[in-house]
Amino acid sequence: EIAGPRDIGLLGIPLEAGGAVAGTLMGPAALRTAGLAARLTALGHRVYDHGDVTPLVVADRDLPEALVARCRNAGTVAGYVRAAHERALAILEAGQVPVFMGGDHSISMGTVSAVARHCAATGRELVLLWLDAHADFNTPVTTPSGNIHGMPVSLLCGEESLQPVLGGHRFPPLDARNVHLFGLRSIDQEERQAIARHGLDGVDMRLIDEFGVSVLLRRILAGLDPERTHLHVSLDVDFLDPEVAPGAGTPVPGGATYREAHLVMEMLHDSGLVGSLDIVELNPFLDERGRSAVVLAELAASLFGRSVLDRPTGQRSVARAA
Ligand code: HAR
Ligand code: MN
Ligand code: MN
Ligand code: MN
Repeated sequence: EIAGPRDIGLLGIPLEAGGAVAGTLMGPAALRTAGLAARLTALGHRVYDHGDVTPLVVADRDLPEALVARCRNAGTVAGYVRAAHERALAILEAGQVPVFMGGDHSISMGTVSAVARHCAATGRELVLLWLDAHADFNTPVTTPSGNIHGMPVSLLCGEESLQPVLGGHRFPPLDARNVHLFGLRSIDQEERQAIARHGLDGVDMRLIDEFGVSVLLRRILAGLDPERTHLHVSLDVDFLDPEVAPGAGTPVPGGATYREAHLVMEMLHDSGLVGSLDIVELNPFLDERGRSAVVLAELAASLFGRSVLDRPTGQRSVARAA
């Protein structure tokens, strides 16, 4: 969807209650300071910054007891997720390509569910690319930590016990075949079993080491119908190696290099399929002089068309060839 100049809508979702380490509430501010809007404008896009969401007030007692017992800060997270969902829907309906600035990864419960609703209303198929060291496929029953940022993919695939987080908002759950976890290197035991049971597609670092990101990403993109597909990219800062992006609360060694991550973004741009983006888990309190925020802003620019050399469109179809 991102060929040519686009209307891009930025939305900050300063949530940190879904993770164990405080600081991701500063994520949207750091991405703004890193020049995200100006970098996109420089590419010819029109950028509208919608500011940060105002969370709704949700009390724990308004949520099912079983959920509250297993999920830390459930009410707070629900308040942000519901507000994010409503604001996301409005941005999509205005025809803008949304860039959601987290906040911890539980924001995707609100953003991707809104994208799913928008796709259903416009007759398109939602495909989710989850760039992350983690699978985020836990449930209130399987979670080892109680942290909701480890659960968004479950909610998006229809896990009933998590739906109350969204309140009355209903969305068509994602088809497991349309969920691609990419960059995996930290999965919990029961989460691993659930991934196999549901048949989610997972690309772990072992595969990336052996075949490289281009072959593996092309395999995902080649199967998608450009007329019907809306690709949502959810970029967790810990997809990157901690040496590239230290501003992460749950860093895992052995992540994507700077060039691997850029190649992913460049190929995604060339595919023309991307309709929305999350940038999550950036923790400026743990970052080193804004390094991670700058890397993420650069990656977003690559996703929206920045390239080292200007390539004639004929040479841009690498992502879809093969
Ligand atoms: N799998 C662990 C848990 O559920 C850690 C999840 C950490 N998640 C993120 N997002 N940082 O990917 O608690
Ligand atoms: Mn649309
Ligand atoms: Mn994540
Ligand atoms: Mn992660």
